Amino acid sequence: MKQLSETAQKIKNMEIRGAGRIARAAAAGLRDYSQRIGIGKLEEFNNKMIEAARLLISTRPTAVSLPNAVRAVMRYKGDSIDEAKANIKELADGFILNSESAVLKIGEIGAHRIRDGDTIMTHCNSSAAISIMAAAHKGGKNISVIATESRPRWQGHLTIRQLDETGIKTSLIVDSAVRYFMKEVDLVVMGADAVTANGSVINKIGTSQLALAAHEARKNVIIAAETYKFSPKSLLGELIEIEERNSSEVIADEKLREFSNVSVKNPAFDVTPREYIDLICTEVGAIPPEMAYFIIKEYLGWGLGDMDQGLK
Ligand code: RI2
Repeated sequence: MKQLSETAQKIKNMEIRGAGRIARAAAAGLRDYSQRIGIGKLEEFNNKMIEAARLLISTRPTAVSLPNAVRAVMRYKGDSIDEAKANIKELADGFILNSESAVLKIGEIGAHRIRDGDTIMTHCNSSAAISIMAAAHKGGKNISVIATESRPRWQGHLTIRQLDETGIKTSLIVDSAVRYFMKEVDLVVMGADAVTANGSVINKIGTSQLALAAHEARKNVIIAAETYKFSPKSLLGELIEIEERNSSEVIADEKLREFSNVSVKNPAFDVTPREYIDLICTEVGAIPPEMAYFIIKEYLGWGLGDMDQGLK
């Protein structure tokens, strides 16, 4: 359990971050843990796997890619521990491979929406969104990017590094400057941590105000999201929990202690209604947000009436 707990800890403290990356890390974590479980009864093995799955899912509450990845692996079958282990390995490796190719496919599909000379605004650090920009650049389109810092964790610094390495001209701006620069923008491209059945997108805090500014300026907003970021549980009416992170990400503890009447609110994500989103670019096609239910039904195997899906 030690290695699995370490993976869980890394996801929690965001050493491993990004909705797609944490999904792949969880699948790999479950796979490796399963292979290390010693001889015993199949039932004990299954219980240990459920315990491990729960631990991973509890690390970050918002990114739906995490429980979806865990569920993809926990569908394993086997009449013996050896069979179960083999099937877990197959499912986890399959998930990881599909996830990596989904990011590339999203790049290919999304790049069609980018024109030569476009200025793209992005927020936070999304590998799926960057895949679109990288594919457009690789396809010979002369694009430039305006990237936000993405306080309080500064994921924008990861974005500018990746874009710089790709050779894309990039400007870094403070989060509060998105409306100021919207007039220079042709298109907004961002990632997602979750997409609900009604087509709302949950992504890094600030996404909804950027989308609102784009809507006001009549600029298109494209969300890059693999199918495993769609939330089956939203079909049951469940709301996506918005992760509230530690105040020390915003202000140092000793500084905060100087005040008697001040507290910090630090939600990591917000919800962008589908009205502000033109397209969700998935690996199976670019869809309007209204088609989210179709993705959940066709690609995640959940439809209306499937009320009973647990970990297995
Ligand atoms: P990819 C990140 O969350 C950001 O909100 C980003 O837009 C989203 O995951 C998707 O990232 P965090 O882990 O899967 O930084 O596209 O809180 O890389």
